[in-house]
Amino acid sequence: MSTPPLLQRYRSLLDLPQHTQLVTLAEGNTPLIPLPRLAEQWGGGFELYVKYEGLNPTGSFKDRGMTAAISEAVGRGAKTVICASTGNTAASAAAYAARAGLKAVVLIPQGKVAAGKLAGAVAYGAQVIQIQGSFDDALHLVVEICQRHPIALVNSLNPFRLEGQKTAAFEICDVLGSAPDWLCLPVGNAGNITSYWMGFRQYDQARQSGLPRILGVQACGAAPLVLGHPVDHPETVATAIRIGRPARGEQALQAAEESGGRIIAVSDEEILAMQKTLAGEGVWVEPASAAGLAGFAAEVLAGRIQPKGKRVVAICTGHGLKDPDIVVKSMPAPQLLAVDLALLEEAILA
Ligand code: AN7
Repeated sequence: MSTPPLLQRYRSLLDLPQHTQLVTLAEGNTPLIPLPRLAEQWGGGFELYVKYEGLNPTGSFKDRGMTAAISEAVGRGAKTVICASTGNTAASAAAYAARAGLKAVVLIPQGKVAAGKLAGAVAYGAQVIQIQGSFDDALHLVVEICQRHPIALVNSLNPFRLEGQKTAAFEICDVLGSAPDWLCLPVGNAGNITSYWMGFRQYDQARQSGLPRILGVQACGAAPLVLGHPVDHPETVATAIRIGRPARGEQALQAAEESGGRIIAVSDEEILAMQKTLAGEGVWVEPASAAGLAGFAAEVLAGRIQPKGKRVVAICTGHGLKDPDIVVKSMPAPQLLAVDLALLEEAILA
């Protein structure tokens, strides 16, 4: 392994119990990719980066939290882990459980999980159970079952998930030399925004790295933190954040407020447009992952954020390969040609 595993690299900053036994797939260390063309398009004079979390081993940021949660669970002797998931947590839990030799059970909302995530969970050998309900219903069930049986819960209600996910904030400060002025990210169950804020505050206390303002972004059809009440039937094209009762909702609101930022919502159209824009820069992300930058763009265009002179980081939480269907559905099918050179010439040069 080229760099030490996250849990070793940042060990002194992570609150993990003594019994923790490292389970790693070389997660983290994801790149900050500069997007100067987009910055120019939005007025210029500022630095814009995406942190491409889709480059984690199972294709999403969940791996940072899962290395911690599974390492703790295996160290305490757990044999089975369980989670509810819109897909990415399921794939990540399945992979790390496989690595550790544990059984993984994942509950997903019926018919609402992107193909790449479901396939991942199956490939890594998890027991996959579809629930005739939403993510929120599934989360309720897994919490209950863990109270009755010695099964380890690895949703972000598990505090070690947050410990692991703090490492993304540390990495950003390490690469930029300090915290950015704005951090934009999608918000679903709200574990990640909570972790980032914990991480930035901790790094600032230890190393005077400064604090970002945090812009959390939900999808309009699944925006409980913007509406101020739970959403019983959340709906969005960004299935990863199709969540109506975020487990860490209070902490997310607190993170946004304490940081001088806010939580806003964007439409599915804005999410898909930003997915396309990012792909046009060579960064293909799943729809939910485009929400953070879509929210930032909306704020800038409305004059509510003035980015001049600032450093802005948008978190792209999951890889585009997770949800290929969305592209196939929302874009024209590829042209079909007979095996014919003249037709090919015509098609290319037209
Ligand atoms: C790509 O996998 O909740 O606010 O069960 O997959 O920490 O929940 C996924 C969430 C953003 C939101 N982007 O993060 C799950 C799940 C992607 C995601 C989020 C998720 P949180």
